[in-house]
Amino acid sequence: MQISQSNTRLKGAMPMTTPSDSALRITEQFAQAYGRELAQAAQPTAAVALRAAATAARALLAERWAQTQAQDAVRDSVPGAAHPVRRVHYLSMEFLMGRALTNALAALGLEPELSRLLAAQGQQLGNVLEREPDAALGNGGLGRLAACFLDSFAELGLPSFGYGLRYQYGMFAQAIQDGRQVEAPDDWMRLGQPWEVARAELRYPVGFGGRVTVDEAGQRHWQPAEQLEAQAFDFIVPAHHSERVSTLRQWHATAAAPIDFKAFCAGDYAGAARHRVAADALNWVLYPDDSSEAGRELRLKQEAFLVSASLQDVIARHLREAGSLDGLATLGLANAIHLNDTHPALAPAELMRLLLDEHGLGWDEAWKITRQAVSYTNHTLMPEALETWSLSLFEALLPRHLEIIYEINARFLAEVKAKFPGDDALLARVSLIDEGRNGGERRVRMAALAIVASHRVNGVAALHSELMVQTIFADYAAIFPGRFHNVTNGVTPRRWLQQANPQLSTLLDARIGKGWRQDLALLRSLTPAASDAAFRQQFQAVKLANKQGLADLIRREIGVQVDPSSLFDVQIKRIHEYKRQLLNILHVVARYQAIIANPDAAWVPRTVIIAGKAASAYVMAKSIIQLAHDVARVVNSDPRIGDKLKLVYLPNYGVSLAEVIIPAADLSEQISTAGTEASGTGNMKFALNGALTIGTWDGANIEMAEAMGEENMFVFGLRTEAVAQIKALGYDPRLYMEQSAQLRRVIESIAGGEFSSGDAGRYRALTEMLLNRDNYLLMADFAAYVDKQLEVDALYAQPEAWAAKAVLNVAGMGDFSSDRTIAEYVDRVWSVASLG
Ligand code: B1N
Repeated sequence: MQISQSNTRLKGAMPMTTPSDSALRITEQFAQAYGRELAQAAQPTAAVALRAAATAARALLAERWAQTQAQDAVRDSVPGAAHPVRRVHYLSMEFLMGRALTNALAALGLEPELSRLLAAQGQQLGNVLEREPDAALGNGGLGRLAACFLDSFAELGLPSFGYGLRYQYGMFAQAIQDGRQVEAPDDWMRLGQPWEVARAELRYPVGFGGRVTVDEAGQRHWQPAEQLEAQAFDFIVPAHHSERVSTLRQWHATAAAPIDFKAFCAGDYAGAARHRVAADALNWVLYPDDSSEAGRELRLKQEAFLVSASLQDVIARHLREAGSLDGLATLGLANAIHLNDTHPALAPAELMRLLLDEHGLGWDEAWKITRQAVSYTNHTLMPEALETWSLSLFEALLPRHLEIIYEINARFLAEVKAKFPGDDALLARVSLIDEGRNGGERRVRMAALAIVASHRVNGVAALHSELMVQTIFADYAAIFPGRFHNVTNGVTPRRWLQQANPQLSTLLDARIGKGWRQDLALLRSLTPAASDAAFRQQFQAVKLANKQGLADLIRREIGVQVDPSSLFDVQIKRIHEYKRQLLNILHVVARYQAIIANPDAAWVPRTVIIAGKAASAYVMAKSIIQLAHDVARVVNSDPRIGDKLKLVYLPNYGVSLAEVIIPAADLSEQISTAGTEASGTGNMKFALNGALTIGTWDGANIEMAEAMGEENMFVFGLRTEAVAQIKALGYDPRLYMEQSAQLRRVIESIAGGEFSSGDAGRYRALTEMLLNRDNYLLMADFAAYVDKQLEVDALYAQPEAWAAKAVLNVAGMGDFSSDRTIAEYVDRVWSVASLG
């Protein structure tokens, strides 16, 4: 993972405005905006102050936006670039941005100034920042990765656009009632949307349905039955060490046609607006399915809408900038179009349609441009997440795209046939169309389309990329050797260290300087501090203060008192069987029983913290949430346990909550079954903030262990090969219960209703699953996990030794900045040089 970021800092050379200039301007802007907001509100509130502050910050960012666009429009003026820079277009159905004000103020260097301005209005900066709702337009890791990438695009000065959808409701709000998850819509725009810039002039038509006709010249024309319009809303993402910005452009759908006036006059109001409501439905919600397929018609329409609007925007900009001379011929050389998983995988088909039908190019030229432009990242090996669409639905909504996919497929299969003559089974396996031979319906395989149309395809951590070419994409890897590679994920240190953990940041600044914000590799120079007792003490003081803050939040949110000096053991992420929150709960039950059996042993006090949302239709995940609450109720109220063990479940997990929890964690739970977590990025954020990891040999855990030294991580459990082997031999989870009295007691107490007030039925499905299937090998890994947790206790009982390892964790995280990740994408995927 050695890469020089200095080459990749493409457009950072712009001089920074002097601080006093910006301070003056924000004062002006804030005064204006505050006056306007106050005139509309009944009284001054934190919400009024928030809108005014956001509006003022946006005004300053808008200047940087205009400057950046002007620079990027002149392509050959890129200073110091080793090779021509392409503009990057990152297509993603999810951008999990979180709050924006703290980040904007940090980037503009205006936090002290705004703090003063707010104080003059009787408002405290902290309260105002807290009022901002999260922009939660993503499910989990995939969406948050896209947000970190935008931050790094800006920081590295990359000419770039993120393209997404402007969902009216983001990730659902999670409440807990009687220990069960209840979902409510997340009305994140209720206070207005001061950050977005509506681009009234940027509108594109998007069609659905209808039919394809052929004219005398043989040219095909798609006549859609339904016409929508996409309108752009921009969100500006600032760099932190230059005045460059990146843009997140989100599309909003409206019907192209006005209301049906005749129907309206006849009193049929619903009929008059039916097409407008249908169009608006595209804007309503983000599908709340993480690592699984939504598979619904509206989802396909959302994907097609994102893709079509974005590509029309790319083409329009290119034609404007390239001028009539080069025209579309240079589109693929000047522009990279990246697919964040297969959700935008229609892009190559839509680009072909635009080039062939709207711009009159021939197939070969259009295909060449498409292949140059498109690249694709896979984020999961879970078979249930591999997107396919029924052919009948596809044909009904996107008839012209289906024709194009057939043509791409015919040419691709001819190529395969020439390379591997006589292998009909291979042809069936790799075809873009699943012929449904076993009685199923015929379906379009989106991953196949993404791979065939891309010049580069990558996984998100070394193990994942390896398994990708050995398992789900093995046939394609044989056909296209050299197309597949790895780019390990990273996270932005600006949000996840500087802003989330100001106290640790200050401590690092004093010890190694401030440069780590731009070059995270500098963390390496922290290594000697691990053996400096004075530093360790300061480091622990910071951790304790962060834990005190989290303890306060826990008391406010759920009324549970926890001891800040206890070991904070944290698992926060989507609730999914493969992530094994259930294994964590089994350990809590085992520990509970062990404490009761041996109350006088020297137990290391522990607070287990879990948070996360379950997809609304995911019954087993919801049962796991309920079990956590049931176990928490029993454990937390048992007088025999006292402070030795607490279990807390924090509701409504999201980016902002993570920013409080992560800096306060001692132990980070990264315990997915080996081979199932593509990368993980939470694992990186924890280690960066000085938590130790208890983890399996999975995803990016492996590279983290290698970077910091395996002795600084609590690694346990079966590795990928062993998992495969056990499954191949016929896995029997019951054997493990027969061999372990401890595991038997745990399972029997849950199955017997000990945590569900005697209701033995409540967890029958869950315990039956463990005993009969246990697809994710919790039973097989239980003993190793519990043993490793004892090692955790032993180390925590030696605060000096624990702190030394925690410091070494931070020092080892230099490779896991999203700046490094983006530098690698530029180098190997998005630069002209990478096209070969
Ligand atoms: O993408 C993250 C990885 O760090 C995680 O390991 C991985 O689980 C996550 C369908 C997904 N993979 N697939 C999804 C999300 C939404 C959806 O509708 C799949 N998310 C991941 C970043 O690489």
